[in-house]
Amino acid sequence: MAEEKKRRTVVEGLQGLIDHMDEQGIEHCFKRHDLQSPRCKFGSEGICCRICFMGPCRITKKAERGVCGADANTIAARNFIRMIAGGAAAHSDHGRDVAHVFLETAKGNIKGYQIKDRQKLMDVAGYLGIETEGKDLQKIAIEVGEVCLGEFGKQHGHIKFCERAPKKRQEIWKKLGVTPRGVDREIVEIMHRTHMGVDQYYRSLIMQGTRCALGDGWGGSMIATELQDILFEQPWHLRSTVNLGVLKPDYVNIVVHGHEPILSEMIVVAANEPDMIKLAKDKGAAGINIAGICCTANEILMRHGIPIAGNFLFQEFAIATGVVDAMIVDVQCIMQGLSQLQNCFHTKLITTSPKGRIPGATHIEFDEENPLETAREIVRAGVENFPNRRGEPRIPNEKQTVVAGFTHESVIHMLGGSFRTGYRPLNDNIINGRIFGIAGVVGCNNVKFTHNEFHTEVVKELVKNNVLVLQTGCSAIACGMAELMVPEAAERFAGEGLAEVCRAVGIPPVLHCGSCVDNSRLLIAASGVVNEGLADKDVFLGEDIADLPMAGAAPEWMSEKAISIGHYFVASGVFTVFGIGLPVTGAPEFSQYLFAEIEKDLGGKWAVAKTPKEMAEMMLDHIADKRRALGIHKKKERVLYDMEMRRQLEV
Ligand code: SF4
Ligand code: MSK
Repeated sequence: MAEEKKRRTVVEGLQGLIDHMDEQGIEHCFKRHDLQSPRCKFGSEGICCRICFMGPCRITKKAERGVCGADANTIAARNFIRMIAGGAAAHSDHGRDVAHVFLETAKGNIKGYQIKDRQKLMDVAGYLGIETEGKDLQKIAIEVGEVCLGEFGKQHGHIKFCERAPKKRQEIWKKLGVTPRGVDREIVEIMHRTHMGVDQYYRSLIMQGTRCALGDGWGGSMIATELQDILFEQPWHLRSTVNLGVLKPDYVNIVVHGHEPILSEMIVVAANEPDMIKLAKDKGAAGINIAGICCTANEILMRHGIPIAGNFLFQEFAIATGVVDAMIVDVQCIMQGLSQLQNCFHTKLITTSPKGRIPGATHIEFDEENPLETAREIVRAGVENFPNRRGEPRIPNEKQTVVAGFTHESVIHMLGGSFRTGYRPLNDNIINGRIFGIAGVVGCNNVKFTHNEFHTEVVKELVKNNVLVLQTGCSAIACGMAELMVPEAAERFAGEGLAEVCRAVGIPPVLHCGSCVDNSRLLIAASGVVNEGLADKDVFLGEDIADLPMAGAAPEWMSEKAISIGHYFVASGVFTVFGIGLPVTGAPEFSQYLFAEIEKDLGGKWAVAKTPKEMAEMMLDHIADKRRALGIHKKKERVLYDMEMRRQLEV
């Protein structure tokens, strides 16, 4: 009997490809998820320890402690902060690679990249306290590169970008002793403290987790974002398209997947060279089409308007369209399952990073000293694979328009115009209630929930309630597909107040702010809103990020990076809700700390929601509480001024 079709996604075309692979008996992530179910309860609740080989130890009613005596709270806290270390390491190693390429470019040792954004270079030099007066651009860039690279191995003092947080936030960190010292140091200290027989108090463990997560958000990730902006240019809002319909049947389709724009920027250059296009035509194609998956997609979308084929759970199914001639991957969120699919479809999987090898894939190592040469070799391999296509293309028709490229710099410019950039209009509209609050909705997809449904439903509920939503990562791609990222979405989805603001400024109600490392942009935006109010009491919204009517969410999270991001949001004062669950629930005291008591220390706290409705309600309740605390909860009546009133104002 034919197997019953399961609804895995809200994206129709993707569901069609999943069904097709099922019919062909081809393995994919949802199938493997079924085979893994039910999941181990101890792992799901965070109470399995395999830190030493007297274990693995699991906490049960019968055995309330591991062999060494560690209880559920110690075990769950150790596991949790090791996830933070994993996530922070991934983001920060990305940041380190960018800093290295940046510095070598500034020194003139690497050809192919250049210091493109001079204004941003000057701004970043300013944040780092680098004197620019009388120095040429190259010298400033070298100093910026050296300081940034130095932040990773720094042993004394603190990470410089932390000074961009509101003063009160910096004092909270200082008082708790969680201001990060150096990016690498905090990661290493987690590995030490969680080694068998070291730190065995969940409160002290999570404080080190906090210091490490802050070293990611205000350190490694922020360095990646800022230096990428200088090297590849500050993103600016632009229109593009998203979904599998961006693939073209008659073109060589090259899909870039992973995270680091150091590679993808060069792939874009190589694919546009006349010789490469000629080669594609010689092979019978109409040209070369580049599309992205995951955060690489977000990076090249934001800066070049390159279309996005899909988010995390699209990766295997993009290959099943039969038209992807090469999938080029670097690091993070790349499934090993891609390699097996090469046996069923013609796609060539090309790994490019020495840190990310996959058996069965073609490895063409990306040489940072010769970036364009290697990019050419990689693109050529894709072009040469075009004649090997077999079978009919299966490209779903769907593609949606997105407006992307929102950053701290572009938003303040849009809101304030050329002469008075700033967040004042945003603060103003929050105070008068047209905008109820701000939400950062970010993160991955997870096979445990219908793909993209949690993201899109929670965001629709938020904008309906006049919450302006800022997005990054795979969540942003999901909402792009749900047509939430065009200005017209304001009329269709947003509440009256938010729609009015969007109409006036010409922005969508949901702003695409980039990739995973670009969550640092949300920290800067939140700090900007606070600082605007501190500079002008008329638009005062508290002294700290924790005072803002703001909440964060990762509805379909799956990666350690999401845990690190979630925790640096919390540690920056943001109430943060995750979908799917958190692997801490088997530890009563540790959970109680994360879900409640931590708020007294850090101003933010964790929560978990089972449904999009529950998640949105939690966020809206939190925003309402913050509005009440600020005294802006009562809707101000709009006063229509007549001539007499105007005259009085002018007196
Ligand atoms: Fe078991 Fe303790 Fe070893 Fe963990 S550290 S595996 S709880 S003995
Ligand atoms: S790619 S970390 S699945 S957001 Fe940044 Fe998407 Fe999550 Fe990877």
